[in-house]
Amino acid sequence: MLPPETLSSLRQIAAEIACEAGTLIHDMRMAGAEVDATKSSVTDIVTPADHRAEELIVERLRALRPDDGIFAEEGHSAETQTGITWVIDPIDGTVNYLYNLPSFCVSIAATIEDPRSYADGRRAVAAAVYAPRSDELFEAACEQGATRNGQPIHALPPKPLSQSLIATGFGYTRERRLEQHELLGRIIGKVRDIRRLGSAAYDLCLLASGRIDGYFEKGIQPWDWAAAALIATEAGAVTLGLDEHSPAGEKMFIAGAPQTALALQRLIRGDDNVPLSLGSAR
Ligand code: LIP
Repeated sequence: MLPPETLSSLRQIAAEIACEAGTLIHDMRMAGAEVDATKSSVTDIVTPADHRAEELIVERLRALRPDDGIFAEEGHSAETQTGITWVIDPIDGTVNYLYNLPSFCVSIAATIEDPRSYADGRRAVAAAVYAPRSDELFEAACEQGATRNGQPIHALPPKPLSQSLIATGFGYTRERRLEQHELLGRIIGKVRDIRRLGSAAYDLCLLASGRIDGYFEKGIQPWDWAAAALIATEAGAVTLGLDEHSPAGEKMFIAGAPQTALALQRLIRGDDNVPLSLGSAR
């Protein structure tokens, strides 16, 4: 594990750059938004702000940490010489950004290799997520807790699944959305309600700050989860994959208080006998 002072420095770097990039994309949005390109489908869009924000983030990181690696959603990458790789989503919630809806954020994580933690074989040791529209800066570093605008945050304790507010999301292809529709059908009748806000990173930060009880999604990418997963786990949540042998990742990403996450996992695996009271502390 890295020394606490190094973790604090990485966290500060992530936070400062996330705020600068968040201010850039916010100001660009005020001047209007357009689609620069599409990726996996015609609805999977990239805007000029995605590119400008990623260029700014990478430029700042290369100036401050020139030997670290880079893995960014819009294409910047570099091998690490230090063991640290920065995983970057310049705008998570890109469609919200295009439609001028509030749930979008900048996600920056300093990660190390760890094959046991997440499906991509790495985990964050310091991270920041900045949501410019609500001016919320979420930060965390390993064993240093998580904060929102400098104040400690904690995930909600478990409650019966039938009283749990659960966030999820849907992919950009029709095939993926039909799979997700089938899964949602198995869950929606067994929880308090569902929220689909359009940004995995922001969903996980809401979970970390006690504003939703749980989260699940199939199909998110390392840049979507890297920073916010550390913020959520440092706030007391756990992250799970499809079963005890599968780490959280693209195939399935589940998060919440331990009992809540386990109850969601059982529902997702098709266990129709999950008691609605499951998730309450025992
Ligand atoms: C988004 C994810 C979200 C998912 C959206 C989209 P993007 O990432 O954060 O959870 O439901 O479909 O993938 O594309 O805005 O960076």
